[in-house]
Amino acid sequence: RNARMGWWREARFGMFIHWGVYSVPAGTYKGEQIGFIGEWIMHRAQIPIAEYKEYAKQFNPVKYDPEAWVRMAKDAGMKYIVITSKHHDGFALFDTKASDWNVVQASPYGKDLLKPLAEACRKHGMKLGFYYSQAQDWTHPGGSSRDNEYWDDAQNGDMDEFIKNISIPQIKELFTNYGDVAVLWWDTALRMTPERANLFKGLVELQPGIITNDRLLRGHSGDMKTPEQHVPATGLDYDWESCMTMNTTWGYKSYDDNWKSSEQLIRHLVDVASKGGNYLLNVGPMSTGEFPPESVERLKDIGDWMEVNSSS
Ligand code: JFZ
Repeated sequence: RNARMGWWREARFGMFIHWGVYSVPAGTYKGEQIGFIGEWIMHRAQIPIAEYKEYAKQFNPVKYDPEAWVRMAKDAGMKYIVITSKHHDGFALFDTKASDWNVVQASPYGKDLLKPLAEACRKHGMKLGFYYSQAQDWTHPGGSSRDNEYWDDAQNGDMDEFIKNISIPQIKELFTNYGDVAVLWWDTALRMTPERANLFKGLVELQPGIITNDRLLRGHSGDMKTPEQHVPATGLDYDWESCMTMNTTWGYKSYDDNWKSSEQLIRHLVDVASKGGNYLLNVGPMSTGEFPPESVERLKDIGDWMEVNSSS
């Protein structure tokens, strides 16, 4: 484990990217601003699956420039990127045979979004990791949902079948079609059992250098702990990574103006680094494929500060 953790322990700073179909409604459903984080709009507003899937027809990120994304991350001093390959809405940003609910088949864009990002990362020496919602899934039957809340009959199904037919095959695809995967970032282990979690453990061998977090199964440590939206008061006795938003949502919300200042973000980074952790700072791209201008500005400020204050 120490050998695998080497680069990660030095990295200190990474970019989290939450991107998906939810960037189309961007926090608004039927003219109403929906509370809570943007990527949860389907759950919050209890949008029926068929209706939610309509948003994919407007997901056409023609301004997507993965190399520009990687450059912005690099200029800010970030050493790795973790992107949502599939969030709780089940939509895959990549080409997958396991489900047609993916960017290639369900959107007018029609192309794998992760392939060119993987290439740009390779080119610029940026490590690339994938977030993958292995348990919670609101569109594939059998996926779990917070509070066991289901609002569409099509969500009913067998979770073991879901894991066998969707999660495992998709993880296999992510582990074989995109070169080296630096991190697998599991999330919300709702209704995961040790038996279900074991099914994923063998797959990790496809990426011997991979680092995984602690959210595959509750009580499972993984390679790192993931304090969320805060910096712990002291360092932890285990590798850890604080993930945080720049405003108050992970997935893009057009009207969330609650931005932290660049100074606050730099203070967080320094605080985290001084306590021996990593800081995973989120950007929620718009459906055009661009970063929100407020995020671009903050990344630039952090980069300017880095240039003056860092040695590498
Ligand atoms: C999860 C997701 O539900 C959310 O959409 C986002 O992707 C975030 C990074 O992760 O939300 C969580 C997961 C765990 C905790 C809190 C929110 N937690 O452990 O406190």
